[in-house]
Amino acid sequence: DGQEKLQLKHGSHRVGKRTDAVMAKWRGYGLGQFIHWGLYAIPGGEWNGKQYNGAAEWIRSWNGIPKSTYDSLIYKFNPVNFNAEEWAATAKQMGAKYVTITTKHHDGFCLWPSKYTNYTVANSPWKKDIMKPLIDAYDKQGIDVILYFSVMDWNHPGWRYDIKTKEDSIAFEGFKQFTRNQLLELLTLYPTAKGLWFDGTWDKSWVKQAAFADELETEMRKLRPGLIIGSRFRADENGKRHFDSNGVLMGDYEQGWERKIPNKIEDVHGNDWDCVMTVPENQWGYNKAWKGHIKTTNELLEMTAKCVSLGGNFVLNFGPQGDGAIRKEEKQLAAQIGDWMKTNNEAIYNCEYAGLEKQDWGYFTKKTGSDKLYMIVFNVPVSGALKVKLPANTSIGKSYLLAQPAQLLNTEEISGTEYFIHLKNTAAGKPFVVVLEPNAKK
Ligand code: FHN
Repeated sequence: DGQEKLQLKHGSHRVGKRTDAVMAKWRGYGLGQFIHWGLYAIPGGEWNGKQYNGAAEWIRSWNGIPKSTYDSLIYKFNPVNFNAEEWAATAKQMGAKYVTITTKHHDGFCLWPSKYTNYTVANSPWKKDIMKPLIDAYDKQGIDVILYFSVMDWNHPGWRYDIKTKEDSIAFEGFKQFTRNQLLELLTLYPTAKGLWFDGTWDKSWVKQAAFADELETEMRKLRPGLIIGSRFRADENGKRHFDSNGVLMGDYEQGWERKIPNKIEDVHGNDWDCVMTVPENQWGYNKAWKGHIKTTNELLEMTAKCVSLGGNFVLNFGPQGDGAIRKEEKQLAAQIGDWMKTNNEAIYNCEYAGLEKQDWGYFTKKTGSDKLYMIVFNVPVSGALKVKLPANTSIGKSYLLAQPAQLLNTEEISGTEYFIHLKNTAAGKPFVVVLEPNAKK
């Protein structure tokens, strides 16, 4: 665009999408699961009968609870109802193709027995590793695992929000080594994990570590070829996060879509991306008292369809209880989403942006590597006629409901490449998928 590019030492190392098979698989996932689990699940958003108003996994930051009291929750971590196979089966039932699990959230508590801190499952009454059985169970179900890791660590004495004094800088040097040790440890202990999902990387202290983080990323990628890392890990030397000073994405996919979804393809700038979403407004860890609007199955399906239609993955968060069980509301959502996915997953898995003009009835997706189009319908017009505008040199070909492939739908040419597809039944109640197999125009 004629704009001069800055010479960056620690900017992005690639322009455009990754082209390898591991990333192609990631791109085709469509639907994923997020798990936030740690000590915060024990209080579940409540302390001494008082409700904390923030996100339950942030309760340690609340004035209403002394830090040392929170940290002592390690002595209460004994999730007797934890069943890794059940978690993986729930994700499988939902139709998730990958899961991102909090190995360590901001509180610093490690779900694996890290050698580099005492603040781990090993020193809880539970004693055992949580990550290993989880990764094994998800692997067995064919669900790829990504390791969530918070750089910010409230428990580590070397953590700083900023580096202002000599003392800070010495402390933070120690913290950087600790972080490197833990990451290399995770990659070594869990060689089947496909990637790292970073968080807690926004504070000045870390943003100033462009060179260190860049080297560490290179080291991790060398250790584990194919490793997937999003745009939240490191900043460039000017402190730019996600996108470097030249506006180029840093990392393999854009990690900025948290509880929000792009509206048009231009919003994603040709990058890979995923959207992570909570069931209530903003609760990731277990909260006993979900407040406000709780998203319904249909809303979550619509978000899934919208994400896939714009080339992204949709990742739904689960916050298991302190005892290790998945709450009943989440189990129910997983079952209902899974019911829909059973019939309609063809329109979600290995699909991409279709390149067609958005219509009011819902979302187009396209099977990657084929011409096959899917119309995921959420709003049925009273006329029962779904409008489709095809690219030049294509005509409508066959169309049918994914649920009833033997019954072809009537189509009508409006003008040029514009068509109506006539539904036989307008009483939907549930989203459904119309398959469209276009023809090359004679
Ligand atoms: O502060 C965290 C929050 O607790 C949660 O883990 C989310 C998930 O994307 N990330 C941070 C906020 O961006």
